[in-house]
Amino acid sequence: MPTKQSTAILCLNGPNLNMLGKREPEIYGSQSLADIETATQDLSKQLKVKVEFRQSNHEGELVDWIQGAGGQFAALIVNAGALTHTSVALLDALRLFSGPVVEIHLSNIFRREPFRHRSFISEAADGVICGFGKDSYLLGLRAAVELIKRVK
Ligand code: DHK
Repeated sequence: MPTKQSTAILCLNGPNLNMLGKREPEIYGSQSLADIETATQDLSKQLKVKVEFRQSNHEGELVDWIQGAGGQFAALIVNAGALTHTSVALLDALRLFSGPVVEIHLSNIFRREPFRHRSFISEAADGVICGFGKDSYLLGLRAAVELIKRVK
């Protein structure tokens, strides 16, 4: 668990993101979530923040983690996977979090099927980054760090 509340960021990953690397690589790239975490952790050291990565295929577990993030993490980076397009529960949980929220997607959801164009969680996000593959995570981290500085 991170020790300094002010510099800890939680990166949440939703359903099927544990399958990155094997899953539709033409859309999501060939890197695993562990590879993406390594790149994100490398950047976090440069930016002097701590990042904790978590992944779950279960909506309720993600809700629990968001509820528990208050007071523990200064910002959230969220790739909710398919729950992006369905989950009022995640939206409501994110609304409870008082710090910055950065929504990210590997793919450009607006270039894909119409059902992916709608994000339920964007309403609770300070910004959305999508379409840059694994770099969406790195850009998301940079955005979260900037937003934390603005809040202070
Ligand atoms: C990941 C998923 O699993 C999809 O369900 C979303 C998102 C897009 C991504 O691009 O990271 O529609």
